[in-house]
Amino acid sequence: MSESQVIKAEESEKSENSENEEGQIFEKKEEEEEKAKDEKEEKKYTRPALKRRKSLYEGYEEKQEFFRPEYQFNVKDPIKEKMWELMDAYLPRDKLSIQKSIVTHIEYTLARTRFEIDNNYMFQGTALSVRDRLLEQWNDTQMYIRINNPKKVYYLSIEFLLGRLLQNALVNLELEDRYRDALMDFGVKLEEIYESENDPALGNGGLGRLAACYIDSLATLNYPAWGYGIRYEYGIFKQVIENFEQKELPDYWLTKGNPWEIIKLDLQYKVRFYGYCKDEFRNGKKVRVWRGGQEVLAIAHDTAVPGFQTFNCNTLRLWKAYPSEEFNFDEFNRGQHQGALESKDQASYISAVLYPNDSTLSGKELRLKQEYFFSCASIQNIVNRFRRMQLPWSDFPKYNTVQLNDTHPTIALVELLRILIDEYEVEYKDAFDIVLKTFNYTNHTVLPEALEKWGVDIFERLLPRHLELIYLINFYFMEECKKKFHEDWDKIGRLSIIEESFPKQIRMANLCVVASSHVNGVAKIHSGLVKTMLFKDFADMWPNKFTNVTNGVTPRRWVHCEFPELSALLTEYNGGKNEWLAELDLLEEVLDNVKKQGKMDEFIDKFKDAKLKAKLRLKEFVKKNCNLDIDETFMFDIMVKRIHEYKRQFMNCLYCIRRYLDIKKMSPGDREKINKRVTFFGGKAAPGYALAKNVIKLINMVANTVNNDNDVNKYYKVVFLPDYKVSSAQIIIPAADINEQISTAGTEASGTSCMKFVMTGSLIIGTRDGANIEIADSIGEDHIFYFGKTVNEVEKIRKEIANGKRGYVGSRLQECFDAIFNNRFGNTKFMHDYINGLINGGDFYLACHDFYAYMEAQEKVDKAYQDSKSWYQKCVEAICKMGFFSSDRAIQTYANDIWNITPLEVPKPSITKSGHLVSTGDLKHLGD
Ligand code: NBG
Repeated sequence: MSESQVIKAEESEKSENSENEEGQIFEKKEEEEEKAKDEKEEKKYTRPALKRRKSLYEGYEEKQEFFRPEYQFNVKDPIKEKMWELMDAYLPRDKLSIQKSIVTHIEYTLARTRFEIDNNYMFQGTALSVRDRLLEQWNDTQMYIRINNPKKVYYLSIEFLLGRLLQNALVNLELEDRYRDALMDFGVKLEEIYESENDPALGNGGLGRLAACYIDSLATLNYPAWGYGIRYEYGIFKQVIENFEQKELPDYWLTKGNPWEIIKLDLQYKVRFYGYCKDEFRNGKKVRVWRGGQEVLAIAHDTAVPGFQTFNCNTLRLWKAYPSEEFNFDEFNRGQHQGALESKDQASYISAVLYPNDSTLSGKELRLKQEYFFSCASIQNIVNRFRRMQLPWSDFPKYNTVQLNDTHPTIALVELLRILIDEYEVEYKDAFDIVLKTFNYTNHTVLPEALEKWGVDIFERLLPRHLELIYLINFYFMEECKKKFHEDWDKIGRLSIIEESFPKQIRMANLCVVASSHVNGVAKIHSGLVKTMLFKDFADMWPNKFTNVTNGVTPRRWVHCEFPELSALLTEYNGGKNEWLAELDLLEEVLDNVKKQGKMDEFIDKFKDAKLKAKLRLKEFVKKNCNLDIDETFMFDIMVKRIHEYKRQFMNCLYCIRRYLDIKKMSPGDREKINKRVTFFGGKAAPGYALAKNVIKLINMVANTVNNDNDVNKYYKVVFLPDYKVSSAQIIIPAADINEQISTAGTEASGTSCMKFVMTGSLIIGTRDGANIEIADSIGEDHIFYFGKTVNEVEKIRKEIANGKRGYVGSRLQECFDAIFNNRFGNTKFMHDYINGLINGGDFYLACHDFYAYMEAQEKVDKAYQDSKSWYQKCVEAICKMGFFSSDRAIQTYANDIWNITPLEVPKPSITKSGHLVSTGDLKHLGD
């Protein structure tokens, strides 16, 4: 956004305020109102200029000693005085100290000798040595937060798809080069050490990865924040391809231990399940209590989350379930060992496995247990932290704000209500008011099948008191609705938290909307649909509750770590400074300067070289993982994401078939003229999702035919990349020339890989859906290959389909279907029913309706790629205009518009030893 727009937006706010102050009422024409609304929208996307970042260590020598912040504590105890002194400086950052700390951990923590150190041990020693440094910052941050008592933000998410942590930590601590250098002396390459780390894959897809990007940005922007989730033992399954099919293997990601986590045995909470409710008298007052049932313990497993170029270091707190009592000794002594251990096992099941469902709900009791388990522990933790402050409950929302990442942690808001009412005897209305002001909800999908509902029967059994409270919330809410909508029972029925079906269901999304102060979607178009379709009735009632925060991704991982050559190039053209990594908007200035200085050609050439390196890395990856040779001079066309009908991998696969058939028909001379391509697919299908698994099988069978056909494979190849995950995404994404974002318009809430692709220099072929639209707005529509029906057109066609309209197939698509029907790629009978369904009218996701437009767009891609200079220029321009899609901007928007929270920057280390009794303000701070 330009400066003038920013000023305009500020002015509009001023004038709004003065209007209010003077109490004048203006009758605005509709047009003017529209304009004012637009301006307000604009303002939402304006963030205050951040303080320009720079390295914390700029201008200091390698051996410089840095001291830790001091607080005004009275240290009289001479023993403590000694300890205090010993702990007052940070670990030195010079090479020898780094080396010593690594080998010390290898010998004294890991108990390995000098003679048997492999890469794995080298990784662990290195990680532990990095963790020591994280802990210093972490302790200082937590201390500083305690002393200053700011408002805190809690991000509750059932998934955190972190990916590997070592490089991220080193980059954020500004230690990557020093560790590289230090390890070099041991004859070890840092990049090889990175490879030894297991991916903590505690998430399915975009939702979990978003949570991981957000905690990175929260720390980078110095917000006092906690991520809360579950410490699963098994992450998302490992995918292998056998006989063209997906096979799932368990992902026990802890085989090498987890050097990052700190188990806080003293931080444990009891979580109750089942049991019954009854009235009791407490100090003469009637109270409702929840008794009996089963108890498990939730124990905190913490991971430090460092920010980039800051000393702030936050906490990701994952809860692991343990039995609440040791096993039954009586039973054990009677020789019934198995029975005695049973309850122990049962408790640990709760946090054992991540549910592998993506977008579709598996209605298992264990899943609801997981949801309550981590919500309950997190709320207890938050409440305890607040109680230390000894403030009235009404102050709770002033100090705490909770973001619900989708509906999975919804029960947390009921838990807070329960604690306030049942344990602290707060009146219902006051308690609900506290809950309402504390909670906010992010919706991540409009697909009806993905909206969580729980049978009242399960709830009644598992969480009887919560069910009572949900009924109570709904009772008051229904009263409000009746006042507003009188006899409009349809509407009231739609609004109700309880769905009057058989069996009755609790609509978790409705509960979220009723009990949260803000509800946001994750891209403009999606937030629009949330307001006008999904929660229309609610939006009529509370229009101001609904807002948009377009997703973002962290450029630290998704540009710098995954594409070092590009990162170096951007830093070079930014005058040697990497501050753009914390302020991605800066790249726009970099681009302007490059253009002004007439260096565009040089910049493009260097980018091209960098892209080639990324493509070579993917080539090597394909050789290793698929035993297939690909040519890096081909155009790389990549589609990686969970396999789902709405994402339309099938339509892409049909296009692969079309391309194959076309090349096959050509003369050898004509073949030489075509744009050479490799189409890559990657992604997992939920184990119970038969269609998605069949699509994977079809892709692999088509790939097998194409790649083994000597008429074709010199010009075209198809690759299925197995076991798509964060670490492989970091190899795959930067290698793309073109990336596929081809969901049916209105179905992909946002998508985040599109952002990662464009940030690393590839162009989108895609529909007007999710974040594609805003990306096109930022980088220019001539930088994207748009195609396909728009949301409104999709709606219209769906209505026609419902009224019996048949889809248009046409000969070019029919030939593709025929190839499948005729077993051109082997026995593909498993797809016949599905295809027949599409042809006979059930094309709900418009794979056929959009196919011809898709084909045309692909032709445009081929043509554009031939003009290599203009292609790469577009890529470079697009990279530099992606500032808006940094997760830093997204978090800033949440902070301003939803959380109402300000940063708290931890004091930077001092270069002088300042004595004990100084306030933090007196310190001479680095970088100030
Ligand atoms: C997913 C959407 C994506 C979106 C991510 C993150 C769920 C339920 N939703 O489009 O499908 O990018 O959330 O917001 O996983």
